Amino acid sequence: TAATTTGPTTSEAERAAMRRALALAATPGRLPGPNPRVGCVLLAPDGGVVAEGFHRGAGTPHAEADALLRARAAAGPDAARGATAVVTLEPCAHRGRTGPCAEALVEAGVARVVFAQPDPNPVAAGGAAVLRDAGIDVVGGLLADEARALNATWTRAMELGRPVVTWKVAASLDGRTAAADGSSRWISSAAARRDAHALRSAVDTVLVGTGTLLADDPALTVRDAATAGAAVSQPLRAVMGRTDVPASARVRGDGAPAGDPGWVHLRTRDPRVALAELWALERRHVLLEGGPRLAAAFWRAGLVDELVVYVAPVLLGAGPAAVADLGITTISDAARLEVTDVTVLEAPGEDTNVRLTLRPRKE
Ligand code: AOF
Ligand code: ZN
Repeated sequence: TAATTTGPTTSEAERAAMRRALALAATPGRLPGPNPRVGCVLLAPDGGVVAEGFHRGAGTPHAEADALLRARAAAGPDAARGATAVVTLEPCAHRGRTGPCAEALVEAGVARVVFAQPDPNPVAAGGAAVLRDAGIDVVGGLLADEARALNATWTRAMELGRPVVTWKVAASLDGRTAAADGSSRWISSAAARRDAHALRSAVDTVLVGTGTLLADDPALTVRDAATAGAAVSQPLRAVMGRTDVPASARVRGDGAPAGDPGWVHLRTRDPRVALAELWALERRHVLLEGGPRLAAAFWRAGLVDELVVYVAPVLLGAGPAAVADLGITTISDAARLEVTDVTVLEAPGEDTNVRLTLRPRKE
C-alpha cells in the first residue's frame, strides 16, 4: 500500500494538506458516537489554504461540509470554485444524518478531490464515482494507512458488518474469575481495575450475560478511568439472555453518571443475533465482560476479535473459570492465541498485575 501513498499523482502541497487533514481529524473533544474521525483541507489552485474543516461527531457536519461552510463564511459563495478538496476519507455519496458530501463538492465547483481512505461503509461509499462522473479529477489512497489507523476499530467494524468484539477477563493465576463462594472482590489490583475502566471508556458498548448480571449486579459504568477529571465517555450497557432483568438491577442506571447512554436487554442466546441488534443501534465496539457461558458462546461462534486479560498473582484452586466448555477435549484442538501486548501494571503498595492483549490465531 506504500505505493499508493506517494507518487507523481499528488503535489507536495496536497501531501502537506493531507497531513494537516489527518491532524484535524484527530482533534480531541469530539462527541461520542458511531462516526469516524475525518478532516478536510480546501486548497486554492496556487496551493494556498482556503479553509479547513473536521467532523465533530454524528449529526454535525461532515468534514467536507464543515470546510465548505468555513470557506463560504470567509470568502463568499464561490470560495471553493476551482479548489482542491483534500479529505482523509472518500466523500460520502449518501444522505444520512447529513450529506451527501460528493454532491456538495460538485455544487461548490471544486476541480479536484484527493482522499486517503476509500469509504469502507457500504451505505456511504461511492463518492469517488459521483465526483468523477461530474468531471472532477479524483485521486484516492494518499496516506491511506494513516487514515485507516485513525479509525482502526471503525474501519474493522465496517468491513465485518458488525461491532468489533473485545473480550475482557480479570482472573487469578489459575484462570478463575471468582472464588468458590462467588466472591470476586478484589482479585485484580486497583491499577488493573483502573485500567479496565479506561478500556470501558474506549468502547461504545459493554455486554454481560444475565448469569453475570444476577450473580454480580454490575453497574457497567466508567467510574475509575485513568482519564478521571476529564469528561469520560460512557458505553451503552447491554445485557444478553432470556432471563428478565430485575427491577433493582444496577445496570438499569440508578445514579448513572452524566452523559448516560442507557441500557438495553438483548433477549437472545445467539451472539450473532445480539451483535446484529447492537449493529442496528450503531454500535462499533463491544466489550464482553462476562460470564463464562457468554464468552464461550462468542468464542465458539468465532466472534471474538481481541482478548484483554488481567492476571493477578493470586491462587484460588476452585471457583468459576473465565470461559465455559469450548468443546475441546484434546490438546491438538486447543484454541491458540497470539499475544500482541504485555503490560505490567504496578502501583506502590499493591500486587503487580499483568495485562495481556491477544488475538485469535487465524486458521
Ligand atoms: C462522518 N464524517 O466527515 C464523513 C463521513 O449518517 P451520517 O451522516 O452520520 O454519515 C456517516 C457516514 O458518512 C460514515 O460512516 C462515513 O461512511 C461517511 N463519511 N462520516 O461521520 C465525515 N466524511
Ligand atoms: Zn459526507
